[in-house]
Amino acid sequence: MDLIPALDGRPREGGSRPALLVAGQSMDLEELAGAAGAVAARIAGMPAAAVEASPTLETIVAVVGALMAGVPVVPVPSDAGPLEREHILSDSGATVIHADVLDRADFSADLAPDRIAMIVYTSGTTGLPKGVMLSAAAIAADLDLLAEAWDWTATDVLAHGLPLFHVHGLLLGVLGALRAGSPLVHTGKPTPAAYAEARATLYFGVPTVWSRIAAEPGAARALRGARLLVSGSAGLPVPVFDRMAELAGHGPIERYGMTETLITVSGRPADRRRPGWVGTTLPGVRTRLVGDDGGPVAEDGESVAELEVLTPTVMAGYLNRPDDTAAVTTSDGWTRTGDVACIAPDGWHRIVGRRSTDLIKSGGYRIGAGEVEAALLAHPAVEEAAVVGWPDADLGQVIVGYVVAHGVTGSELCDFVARTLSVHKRPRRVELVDALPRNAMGKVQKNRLLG
Ligand code: MLC
Ligand code: AMP
Repeated sequence: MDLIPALDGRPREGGSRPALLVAGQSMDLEELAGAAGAVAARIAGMPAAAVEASPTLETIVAVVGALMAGVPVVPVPSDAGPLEREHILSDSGATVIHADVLDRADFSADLAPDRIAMIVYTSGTTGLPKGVMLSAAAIAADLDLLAEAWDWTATDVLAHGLPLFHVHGLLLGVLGALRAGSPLVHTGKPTPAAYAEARATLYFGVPTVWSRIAAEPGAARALRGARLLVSGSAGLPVPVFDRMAELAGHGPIERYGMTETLITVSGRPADRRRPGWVGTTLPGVRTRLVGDDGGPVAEDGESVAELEVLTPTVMAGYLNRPDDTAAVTTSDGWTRTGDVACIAPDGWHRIVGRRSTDLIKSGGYRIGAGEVEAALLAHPAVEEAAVVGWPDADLGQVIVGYVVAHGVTGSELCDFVARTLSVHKRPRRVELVDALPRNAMGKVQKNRLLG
C-alpha cells in the first residue's frame, strides 16, 4: 500500500510550483522520489528509523524514505533535551538516519497496509512520553477523509510553519500535502509575516498562530485570497476567530483529534462557521459522550461528559505499553479521549476541556505535568513539585511549577528543566512555596494552585 502515490514515477499533472518549498529550499517530486529512494535503499530492513525532525527538506526526505522502505519512522523533536531524546531512542530501538537531498536511487517495495508507518511520541499525565504506533492504513484513511472534508486537491497550495515531529505538522502538513498532490510551503516558523508571504490557498495553524496573525492586521488581511484556513491541536478562542473573520474575510474552520486517533471531527468549508464549536465527525467515525458512571450522556448541545471515539484511524497501540493501551480503550473498542465535550443534536461537537489537569496544552503542544514534575524533582534542592497549566491568551496555557525547595531560585529551576526536556516543556515560571496544598489523602490539590 502506497501512502504517497505521487512518488510512483508517473508524470504529475498540474502547476509549475515545486512540490516542496521548505525554509527557502525547494524540491520537485522527481527529486524527492530519488532522494527518498536512496534513503529507502540504505535503510530497508531496519527495525525503526529515528529522524531529527527539524523543519528542513532533509527531514522530509528521510521520513519519506523510511515510509517507502516500510521502516517505522520515529520523529525526534528538534528541541528535545538529552533525557527525552535518550528515552525516545531506547524505547523505540530506532537508529538515527540522515538524508542527502542530492542523492538519487530508484526504490520500490510491496508493503502491507497494517505495517506501522510511524511511532509518534506524545506526553501522558505521568512518566516519559509514550510512542503512539500509527499504521500506514490509518494515516492514509485519515488523510483521505480530510482531503474529502476540506475539498483539498492538487490545485491547492498548502502553507504552514508547524513542527515536523507531531501529527499536525508532519502527518497532515507534509504527508497530507504529498498525498493530495498539493505543493507545500513550510515557512520554518509560523510567523504572521511568513504566512502573509506564502501565497497559498490552504493554511494550517494552531490557535496561537491564528492569535498572533489576528494581532497583525496586515498579515491577516493578506490571507483574504486564501480558500481555507484550518485551526487545530487546541481550541480556537472565539475572539481570535472573530478577529480573523473581520480582517481576512473568513475565520478558520476547526478540526479536532489527537495523536492516538488522528483527526476525527471537523468543520467543512461550505458549513456556516460556528465559533467555539469544532464540527461533525468525519465519515466512518463515531463519537459518544460517557458519564462518570459509564452510562451514555445526552447529545443535547448542553450536557458535558468525556468524549469517546470509534475510528478506523485509531492507533495500533502504545509501543511497549499494553497496559496503557488497554487503559484508553473501552471493552467495546472505543478510545477514551480524556477530553470533555458536548455534542449538539445536529452532530456538532464542542470541546470544553480535559478531564485531567495533568495534561497541559501550550501553543498546541501536549505536555504532561508529571514529566515536568519529574524533571524538577531531579534537582537535588527540590523536595516537592507540582506543575499546572495557567490560562494564557497567547499560548492557551503556560506551564507553571510550584516547588518546595531550598537554596535555588525559580529561574534556575526553569533552566534546569530546559537542560533535560524540550524547550516547549520548560515552565515559564517556577514559584517557591512553603508547602503544596494537599487533601486529607495527601494528594496535591492542583485546582487550589490555579486559584
Ligand atoms: C519558550 N521560550 C522560553 C520559555 N519557553 N523562554 C524562557 N522561558 C521559557 N519557559 C522561548 C522559545 O524558545 C522562543 O525562543 C521564545 O521563548 C518564544 O516562545 P513562545 O512564546 O513559546 O513562542 P514560539 O517559540 O514562537 O512558539 C509558539 C508556536 C509553538 C505556536 C510557534 O508553540 C508551536 O510551534 N506550536 C505548535 C505545536 C504543535 O504543532 N502541536 C501539534 C500537536 S499534534 P526563540 O528563540 O525560538 O524565539 C496534535 C493533534 C492535533 O495536537 O489535533 O493536531
Ligand atoms: P496531541 O496528542 O498533541 O495530539 O493532542 C490532542 C489533544 O489536543 C486533544 O485530546 C485535545 O485536548 C486537543 N485538541 C486538538 N484539537 C482540538 C480542538 N480543535 N479543540 C480543542 N482541543 C483540541
